[in-house]
This record gives sequence, structure tokens and C-alpha cells, in this order.
Amino acid sequence: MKTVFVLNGPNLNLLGTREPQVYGSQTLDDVQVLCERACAANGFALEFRQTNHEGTLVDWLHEAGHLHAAGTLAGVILNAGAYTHTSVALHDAIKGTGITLIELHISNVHAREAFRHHSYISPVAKSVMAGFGVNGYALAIAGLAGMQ
Ligand code: CA2
Repeated sequence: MKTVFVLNGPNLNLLGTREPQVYGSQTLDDVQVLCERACAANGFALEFRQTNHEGTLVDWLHEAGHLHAAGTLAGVILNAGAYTHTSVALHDAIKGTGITLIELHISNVHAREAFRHHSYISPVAKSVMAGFGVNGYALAIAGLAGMQ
């Protein structure tokens, strides 16, 4: 059974507590349950994590790269939060690992402030998911299943 990594970056631990008009009212725990169900339905194991630290995301991408090399990774779904718009380190970590990575945003970043329109992740992502709310996580997992 292959594993899906779902990695969440800064402030996503606050999901469901503020800005429900942008991010909805479901918490990150709710998102984990949704991902567990989607992974079970598609025959994947799930590794679901959140951190507020850029270097920790880099370490987790390297870890995913090791699984990819071993043939046991289905792919990575990354909501890098605000690091999407700032992080060359995440771009570099993804580039060259060979991992299948889906960039995910709960909101439609292109309908928001101009500083959210640029992504350092998109050029090294296989696919981009944005604006589907938290259901985007389940859609991305189904998308990964279609790529196996
Ligand atoms: O739409 C997304 O998923 C984002 O990646 C979320 C990031 C934002 O910086 C990106 O531009 C788009 C922010 C995550 C913060 O989430 C919060 C949730 C509830 C309350 C406060 C922050």
C-alpha cells in the first residue's frame, strides 16, 4: 500500500477558528478525518502533518523523497500556506526529488490579494488545486489515485 503525505504549513492549525468566510468552519482535525476517509477509499495509507516552521516542511519533503525512491509514495499534497508565496527553500526541496506533488489552497488565491498570486511551488508541482474549500484535499487524493 502506497502512502500519501498531506503536509500543512503555517497557521493552518487555526483553521475553523477565524476567517470562516475565506477558509470555512472546519478544523484541521476535520480535514484529517476527511483525508483519512479519502485515502481509505482509494487504498492509500495517510501521513497527515502540520507545522509552522519552514525547515520542518523541507525535512518532511526530503522524507517523502526517500519514500518515493523506495517506491512506496503515492504523492504529496502540500498546503504550504504563506510560504507558498515566499519560499525558495520549498521550491528547491521539491525540485529534483521526483515526487508527485499537488499544491493545494483552500481559497482561490488568484481571487485574493496580488501577493498571493505568485507561487514558488507551482513550477515544481504536478498539479494545483485551489478554491474548492477543504474538500480540495479529498479531490487531490482522488487525483493522486488517478495518476498511479
Ligand atoms: O488558501 C489557502 O489554503 C492558503 O494556502 C492559506 C494560507 C494563505 O497564506 C495562502 O495565501 C492561501 C493561510 C493559512 C492561514 O489559515 C488560517 C485559517 C484560519 C484562521 C487564520 C488563518
